[in-house]
Amino acid sequence: MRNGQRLWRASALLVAASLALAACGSDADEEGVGAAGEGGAATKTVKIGVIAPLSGELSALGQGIKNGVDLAIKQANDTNKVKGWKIELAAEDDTAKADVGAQVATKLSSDSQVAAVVGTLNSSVAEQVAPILNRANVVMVSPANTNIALTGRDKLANQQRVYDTYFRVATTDDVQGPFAANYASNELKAKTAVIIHDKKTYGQGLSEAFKGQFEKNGGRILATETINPGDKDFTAVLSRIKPLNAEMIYYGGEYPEASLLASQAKQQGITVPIMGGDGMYSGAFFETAKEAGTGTLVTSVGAPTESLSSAKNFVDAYKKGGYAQPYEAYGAYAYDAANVIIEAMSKSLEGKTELNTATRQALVKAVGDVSIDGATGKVSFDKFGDTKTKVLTMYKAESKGGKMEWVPAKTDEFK
Ligand code: ABU
Repeated sequence: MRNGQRLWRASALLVAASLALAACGSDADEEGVGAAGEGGAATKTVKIGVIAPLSGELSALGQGIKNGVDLAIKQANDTNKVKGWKIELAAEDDTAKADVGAQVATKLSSDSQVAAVVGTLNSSVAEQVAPILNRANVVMVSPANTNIALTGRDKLANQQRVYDTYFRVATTDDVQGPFAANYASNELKAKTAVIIHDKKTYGQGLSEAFKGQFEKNGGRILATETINPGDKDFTAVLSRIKPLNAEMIYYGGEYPEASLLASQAKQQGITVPIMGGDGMYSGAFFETAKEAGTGTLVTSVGAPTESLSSAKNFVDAYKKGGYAQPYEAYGAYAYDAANVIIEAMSKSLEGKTELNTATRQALVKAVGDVSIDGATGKVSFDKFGDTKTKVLTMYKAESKGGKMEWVPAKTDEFK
């Protein structure tokens, strides 16, 4: 062979070898397609999305959700929980707005590596997000949505599953509202209340659930007032309700408005307790309300995370994880939501070579069948996608050592 021929042949072999190597590389990282690695080594990528408010006024809750999912994913990758697959986090900011939620849901559902999403925080955002993810066969597990209609509980007598891919680990407002009403009637001995809500899916729905049980208990609602999300001045509404002398105010909404309402109520000399739901349960409530928040009562889903032996590993790992924000009301729930998905992935993706309609459907079914001992307790779903756990806690705002805190007042399983 002449020198020129030898050189040409060597170059051709080199090109062929590089092409073969490049092909192997694309198998490993493109759309999760490719053979499972030897001994279950992670050769394919699957993503768990997060849709939550990562900026804006509700970001204290949203960041806790993102961090909870991040922690679960890191732990799963460290232990090679889903053999053959590496899990990645794909977090999107919905800014607590339904239209933004729809945009990011569309973005995530067009990413062929996204198999599931943890989110949303807001029920109003979920109303837009759930149908989009459902159409794309993407599992959605909410750590926080409590509005009843998302799982058809608004038509309990003839309940139908609304979205096949939608699940939630937070108990619902038809439980939360009555739990609050029973506390109002039995512990506060309140016979009269005024309701204020923010007209959103969650705030209005929860207020109606409170009202139904409060009236069943013999209580009277003296007035129902509404405000707008984003409102800052509640002088007019507080002036209207003050002369009614109700024994308490029930607020359906979230902490940005509730904290202002609490401090402006005190300024107007309204000293009766203000009670609300899990949308108010955030340390961020005190950044605005400060001491004026004293005596405010809120219900939230589950038992206090710090009191649960089941949550100890989560709490320790979260601290070790060095997250900049606290896990807040839903961090442990987001962690459990992600672990539900990961457990289901270990059942449905192991040994599979790609994410396709069949594997996606298998994942949906596996999520529905999951039963795990989570940080928040046992996690499993009924046939409509709702958690089977109905534990709630009432918290009271108190000053402890000069710092405002939510102090647990009563934890119970709602029957
Ligand atoms: N569950 C409280 C806040 C989230 C929601 O809109 O349901």
